[in-house]
Amino acid sequence: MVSMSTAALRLFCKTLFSAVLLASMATLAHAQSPTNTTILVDIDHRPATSLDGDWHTIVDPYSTGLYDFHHEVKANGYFMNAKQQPDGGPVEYNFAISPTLKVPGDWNTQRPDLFYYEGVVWYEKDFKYAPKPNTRTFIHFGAANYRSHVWVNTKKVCEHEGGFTPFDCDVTGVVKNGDNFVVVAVDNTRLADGVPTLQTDWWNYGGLTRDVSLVDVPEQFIDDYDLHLDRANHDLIEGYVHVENAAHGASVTVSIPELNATTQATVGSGDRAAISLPVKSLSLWSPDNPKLYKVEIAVDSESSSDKLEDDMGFRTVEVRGTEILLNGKPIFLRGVSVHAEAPYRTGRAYSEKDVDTLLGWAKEMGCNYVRLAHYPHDQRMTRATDRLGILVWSEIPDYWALQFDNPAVLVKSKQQLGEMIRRDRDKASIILWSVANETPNTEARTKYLTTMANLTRELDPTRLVTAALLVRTEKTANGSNKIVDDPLGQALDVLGTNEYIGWYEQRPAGADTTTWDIHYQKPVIMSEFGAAARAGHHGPATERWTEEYQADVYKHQIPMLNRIPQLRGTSAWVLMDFRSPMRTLPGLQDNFNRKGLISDQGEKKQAFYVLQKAYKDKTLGKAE
Ligand code: GCB
Repeated sequence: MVSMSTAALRLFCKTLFSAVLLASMATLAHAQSPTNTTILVDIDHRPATSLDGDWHTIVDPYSTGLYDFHHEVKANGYFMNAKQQPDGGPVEYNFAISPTLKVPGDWNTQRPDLFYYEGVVWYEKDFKYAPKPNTRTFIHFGAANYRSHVWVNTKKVCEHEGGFTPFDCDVTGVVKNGDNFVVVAVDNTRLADGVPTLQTDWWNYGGLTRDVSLVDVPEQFIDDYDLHLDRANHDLIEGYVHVENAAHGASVTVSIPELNATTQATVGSGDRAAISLPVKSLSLWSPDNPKLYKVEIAVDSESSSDKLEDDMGFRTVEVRGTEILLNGKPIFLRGVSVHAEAPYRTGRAYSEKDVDTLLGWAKEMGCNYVRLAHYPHDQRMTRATDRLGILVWSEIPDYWALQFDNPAVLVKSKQQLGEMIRRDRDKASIILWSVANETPNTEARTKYLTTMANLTRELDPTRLVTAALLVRTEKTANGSNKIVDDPLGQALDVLGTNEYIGWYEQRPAGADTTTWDIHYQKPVIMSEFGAAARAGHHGPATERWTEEYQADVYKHQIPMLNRIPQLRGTSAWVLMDFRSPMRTLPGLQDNFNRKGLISDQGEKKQAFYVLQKAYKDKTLGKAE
């Protein structure tokens, strides 16, 4: 008899309390809203004026800064940054004397009173600006969770939805010589029709969580490019350079000085120049050889020119039957899932130091791969994986039970997918784009995510499309059988599967009697498996929450994983303990998901060493 899979049961329990608990929370209206379209790629190589640092902030749970007492949008909201005039009406706010928050940074971990806060916080910063002729000016936001409305010198310049992807507000003509100010209303209210939706097993850190900067670009500028190695010909780099506001006949040059390679192309239809750059003796990027080349990209015309430099690796990735091929050779992905949680201090990770610590641990464990869960991480992360030679699964937060029958939600998913790919398509380390995690198997879901998978391929045909699927379980005479037949598998190049034998179902030894029945001849990555333990909590291996129990789960998982012939990767759940409001057990969880192999304070648990040994000895997994 087919039982309800334990994974499905888990999902059901997790969503039970969602209801409309938060339906009444204040959210900002889409008032007077220029929608945002620009994303400046390679932003970290452009000269920029940082707006990081202290911003004045006003916590506004009722959205008083935007709405009047009859909930009409105010003409004189907080975005006016008004000052009390001696003979004027009352001004009941004042950014200049309001407390500050650091940017980048979530608000939750900066002030105890904001730890659980979900709602609107207004940010204000004064800045100086000296206009240059023939330039466009943008304010770049690395990410702001979850919705943002931006005003400069009282004028609305953009808004953005989605907490983990970048956006650039065009402020040309709005910024003026001398003193300027920018006001941002950031709202992290969870939305039933958001991406992600109401339930997530991670902390809903709000605020300007990544860098903010002011960027001048020429009138004609490079805003997007794709340069990748041809799968069939490793002596050819192909792709395009997109030029915004391109002058007629503008010419694009792409060069790799170290290879003495250069090519020129004219900007044509769609403001793109098609690139075809022959290269000789290219050193292919791989985990063993994370070679990055300086790539120079320039556009020139009589009136204007722009140039960019990037550090790029070149490699190919493809699927052959049940194998994943990197540069034409089968590879096994020895990995771990990583949340963008800051080690030691908790909160959203954003710094070079956060990235170095997290990836340093992954390397120490013997990983050649990380799954960046469950949303795009800071660009520092994917720059570092490029440098360190760590392959990446990158995903958008199409997590659990989105409103799959709501076309407006699909628009949001598509937007986040586009933003993720656009920002990171220059990173050789990323080989997998994931469109979803543990979604319910319904017709609406399959249609929605098939659309997403197809769009991914359209936007980036050079990488592989995956998703973390739920798995069905059937009892057998000796144990259980895990069946991977989710129809979404059809739309994917690589199947991700999550299972928690030993934690949410059965005991650790349950893995010994579990068989796998995979209905697709495709590579499989065990995208999650694991168990919880509090670091330093010891006891018999039969006792939950002890390091011994967690280690025992891994000891039983490894042989089972080795019995799955088409297994091509593993990303254990999870590298480090991370904050989650779902995890309330005092003394053991204290609002942390404790499935980390390392605690949030950097203590390695016993299971870390179990997995490390398997990875270092290469006793887990086969590439072919
Ligand atoms: C899952 C989810 C992940 C959770 C994890 C858990 O299946 O994909 O986001 O944190 O399980 O610990 O339950």
